[in-house]
Amino acid sequence: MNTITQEQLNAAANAFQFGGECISLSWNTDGHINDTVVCTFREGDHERRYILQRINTQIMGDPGKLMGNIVRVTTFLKKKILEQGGDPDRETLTVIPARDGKAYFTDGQGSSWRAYDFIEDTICYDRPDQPDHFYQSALAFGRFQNLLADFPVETLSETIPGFHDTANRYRQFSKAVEEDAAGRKHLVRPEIEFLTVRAAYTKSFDDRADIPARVTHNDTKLSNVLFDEATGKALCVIDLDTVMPGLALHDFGDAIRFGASTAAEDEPDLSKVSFDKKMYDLYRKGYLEECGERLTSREIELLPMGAKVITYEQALRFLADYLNGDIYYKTCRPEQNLDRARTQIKLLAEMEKMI
Ligand code: ADP
Ligand code: GN1
Ligand code: MG
Repeated sequence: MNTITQEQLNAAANAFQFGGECISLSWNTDGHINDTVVCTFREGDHERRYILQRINTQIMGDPGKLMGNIVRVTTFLKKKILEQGGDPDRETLTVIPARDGKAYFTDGQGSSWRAYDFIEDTICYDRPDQPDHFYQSALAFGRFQNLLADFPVETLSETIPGFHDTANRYRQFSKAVEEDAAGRKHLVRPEIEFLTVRAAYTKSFDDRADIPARVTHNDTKLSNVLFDEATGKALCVIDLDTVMPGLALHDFGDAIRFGASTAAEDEPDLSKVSFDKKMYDLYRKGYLEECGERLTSREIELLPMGAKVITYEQALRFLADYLNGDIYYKTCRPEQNLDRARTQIKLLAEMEKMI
């Protein structure tokens, strides 16, 4: 995506139904995909913050379809949260419309933007500081699954086609290996070999008997949950770009590969990276407490395979991006995608022995 100019950012900040006058804009660099800015607006004595995001339309395609999904899902969630006595303003995202009433704004440079209410007094964790954080995130994603169980799946657009189609990810990886666009293939032969001999993971869920399509989040890493600063509990599931029909096994697996590791996703020192079976068990417990009754016994039986398949898929995706020259994930150093791929490979090798 192109660099954002100050003028472009100011125009976007003024395109939404935020009250008052913009007094500050600051970048949030937690995510790997969108450009996120925290905007503070003042009206009289009152200050209010918003999240302004330039949508990565190279990845997400049509912003109308994407925001249509997010508006439908958050409206549905708000109703459910209210019925259960929760706080719909804090327990799910609130889309702020553009001045013309649309759920997104397209600027003069062709970039599309959206805005959310900033959920105050929350913390976003990159790593679980303590096991309870991970358990809390399991409750949040389990609850998310539960609340959306009777959402009409057919009304959702597939924002990123083939997102967790592991066979498709394998084809993209093979193409990246073949093309070797960044001339890095010779540096990663053992990693390519590790992933190639495990291609059977692409077929793990081919038999869909008792593995129903559900409304899933598809990007369930810990940093996509906001925690309430006051209570320490998981409060709100965010980053709804990939909410689509999908498999609960993928949601479970994605959370595990990120949180049941002893190190960060991009840790360069592999001696620090291990699969933490206790954290796996803790997440499984929390997830099943919230949505176990919704899952089939086949799904519950396949949870360990969900973790392995998504860890494998993520290794394919990171290594493909490294080979392609870092064109998908945001990076802040040249080897970052390679480090990310290597942590996933190490985790998968350990998972294969432990679950
Ligand atoms: P990306 O798709 O790039 O990962 P996210 O939607 O996850 O973008 O947002 C990036 C970060 O912005 C989050 O990790 C979180 O720190 C912060 N954030 C996003 N939405 C909100 C919100 N409504 N309130 C407070 N912080 C938010
Ligand atoms: C991206 O947007 P973010 O940073 O939460 C990616 C996920 C990957 C993750 C790896 C739309 O998530 O699929 O699992 O990076 N999101 C998209 O950290 O590709
Ligand atoms: Mg995110």
